[in-house]
Amino acid sequence: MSAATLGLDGTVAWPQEIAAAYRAAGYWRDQTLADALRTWAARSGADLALVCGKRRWSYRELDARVDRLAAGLQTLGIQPGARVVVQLPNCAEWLVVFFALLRCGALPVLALPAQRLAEIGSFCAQSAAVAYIGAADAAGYDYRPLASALRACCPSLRSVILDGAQHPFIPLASVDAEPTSFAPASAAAVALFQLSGGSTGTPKLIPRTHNDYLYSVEASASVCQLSRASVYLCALPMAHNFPLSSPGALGTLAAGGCVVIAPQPSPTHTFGLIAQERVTITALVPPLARLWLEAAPSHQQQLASLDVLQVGGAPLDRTTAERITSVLGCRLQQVYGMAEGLVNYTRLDDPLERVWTTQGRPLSPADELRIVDAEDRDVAPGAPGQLLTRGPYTIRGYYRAAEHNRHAFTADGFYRTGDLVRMTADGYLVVVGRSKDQINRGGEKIAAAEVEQHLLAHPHIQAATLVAVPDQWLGERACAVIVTSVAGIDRPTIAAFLRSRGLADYKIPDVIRVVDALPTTPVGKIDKRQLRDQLTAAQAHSRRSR
Ligand code: AMP
Ligand code: DBH
Repeated sequence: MSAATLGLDGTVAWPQEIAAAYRAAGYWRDQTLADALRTWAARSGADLALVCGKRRWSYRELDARVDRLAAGLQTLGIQPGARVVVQLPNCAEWLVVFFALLRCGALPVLALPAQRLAEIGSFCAQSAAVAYIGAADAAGYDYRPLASALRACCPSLRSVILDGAQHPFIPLASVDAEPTSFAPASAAAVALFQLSGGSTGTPKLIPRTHNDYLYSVEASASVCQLSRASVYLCALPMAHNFPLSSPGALGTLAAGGCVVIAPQPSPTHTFGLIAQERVTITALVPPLARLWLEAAPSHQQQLASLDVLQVGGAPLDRTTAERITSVLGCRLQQVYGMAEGLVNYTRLDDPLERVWTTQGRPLSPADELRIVDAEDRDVAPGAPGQLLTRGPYTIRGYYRAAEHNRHAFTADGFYRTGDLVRMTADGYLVVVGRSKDQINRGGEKIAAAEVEQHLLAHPHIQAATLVAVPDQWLGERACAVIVTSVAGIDRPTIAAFLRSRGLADYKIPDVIRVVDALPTTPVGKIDKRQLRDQLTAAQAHSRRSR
């Protein structure tokens, strides 16, 4: 085994002989993402590539717009290898900017619209970005103060380009020039930066190469059986790895299908579009899937074309999973992935029971998985443990993070996912929790995910999560935070319900809090860290005022 090599640009590369094996097996084809768009445009020229509001662009038109913007970016002085933070809402420009940066050899850092100065500033600093490309406003938020603050605090930033803004910013529409040719980039080089999940500290930059990303996109399109006939609704924020690459917008373009862009993922913004564009497939996180389920019964007709609903990003409880197949009348696909690489899918022809109860199996035959105990020893088959993985599209290290990488990866290059999983006899993964997402109640360990599953089976609980709150005697107590539409859901009711489902007494939440909505991460997953902070602050406040 040879050690991973640290590239000059601060990224950790795959060992040479492993890279050679991935090429020999055909996983890495040495094509860049910008070239891939050229190939797709040559193949599907006049076909519809994307729909965004009133705009309907063919593949040829998308490719031509990318050419002009790439040339415009070059005239602004954006050089090959330069990092550019992109924070655009879901819109056609998102894809044009993404591909234009790739075409001129720059590296997009894919930020989410919900991120704010602390995060965006950190991405600019971590990547020494030369430009920020955003929107003047979106979803009722004015990004101009953020853009000005960035200019003040990030010395590397030379250009701040905003869609829909004027001086002192560079209006995106003004970045335009006659198409020019660019020196080809190496497909083995970093193409873009994804961001690690926002619920565990400031996100780290995840360097994804052309080779590894394109492979995951094309293989995902194939697992999801995308074709020219596919119409993919992009409802989650497009910068996120799931709607971008699993198979997402990029996989749809790779298959010759059409990407329909929704500005927001709520039923009001999506159901009409699904009906109008005859959408066949889309991707949601579980809280949104539950929202769709509530709205669906009165809009059944609008959803008639929907064939596959992918749900991933966070645990999906069995009750909701079953309702998706019965209420939405489409197929469910569970997707368990991470921006660092590994993606698992239930397959479209899997039996329902497997689709309801597992998070799928790896995308690639070359994905290597180990399930280990606290000492990194393999657990017995079927037993739960922490998932470690490496493979042709899983990174070997975060960007410029040598210290963090020592803990986040094993010496032989496995990424420590931090997820607790078990593997079924037929090779499917069941996510049983996060390695640190447990409550230590005076020594008794409670896995949050287990209790959440049971809470969500209650017919009147729309959303639920379990977090630890500090306790003088026990160290920690379990607090269930729930969203419910009916009055009178109190602790005794919930305790009786959980007992009736066979849950041990010590796992019954000590405290129940009813809230209107749970805080979410920028992509819509429940943000436990924020919730824990809120609860701890509220507790300290009530103690002080007592
Ligand atoms: P991120 O850091 O945002 O890329 O999130 C990746 C993490 O989300 C994974 O490591 C899992 O903890 C979680 N996750 C993603 N998909 C699923 C899923 N289908 N079920 C449970 N957890 C998931
Ligand atoms: O949560 C994720 O990060 C995720 C979920 C599903 C992901 O990155 C993916 C699929 O590619």
